Amino acid sequence: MILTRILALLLALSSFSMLSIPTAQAQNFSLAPLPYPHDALAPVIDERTMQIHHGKHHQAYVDNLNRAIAASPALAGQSLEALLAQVSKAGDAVRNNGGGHWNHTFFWESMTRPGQGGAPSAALLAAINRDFGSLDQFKTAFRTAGLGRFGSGWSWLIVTPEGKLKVISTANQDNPLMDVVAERGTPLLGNDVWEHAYYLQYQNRRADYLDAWWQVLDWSVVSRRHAAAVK
Ligand code: MN3
Repeated sequence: MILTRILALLLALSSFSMLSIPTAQAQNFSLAPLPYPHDALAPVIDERTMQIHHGKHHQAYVDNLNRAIAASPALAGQSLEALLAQVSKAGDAVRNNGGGHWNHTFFWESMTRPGQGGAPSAALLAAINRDFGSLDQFKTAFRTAGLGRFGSGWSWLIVTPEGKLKVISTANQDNPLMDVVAERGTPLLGNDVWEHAYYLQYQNRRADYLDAWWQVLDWSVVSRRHAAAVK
């Protein structure tokens, strides 16, 4: 008799969890592992910075995004890109933490071991030359955008809706996919100029971080994004 009741209770519990799991999963974003070891970007970006930046900062954006969506059921079941495209309606918690999640995922995927990043594809280099004059002039524009961002934010290379390459910067965790930014476009690369991205190693020397960062930029990834964006 007792065993029967326990079995019935277990069945009830399992059917309850089977019913509730799909909804919970649909709302949950998760933190992917880094695509390389934490020390892979050293000496440009040190291991400790990568551990804290990925394991603490990025994890917190993911956790807070999931909390924000759990608190607003109307937002559930949408892709991150769909949420960002209409982020003006989703509220500041999704703007800050959804942006933080998307930006950092994109950032990790943009980097590789120092010296392993190759060079821009012929098509990307041609577009850079067309819209900036030269690769060096593009790098100067990107550096200026990163240095000129007061406080926390990101610098970006985007393809505009007209198909031109352009350097922009955004505040906080905003990005070019959001309907709240001044200039939208398809991001090809982004650099994190929050102090947490470089302070342990570079302290207040943001310019040194920006100059060293080119050594870990993976041009093959940026070139693939460019090919997809202009197709
Ligand atoms: Mn960051």
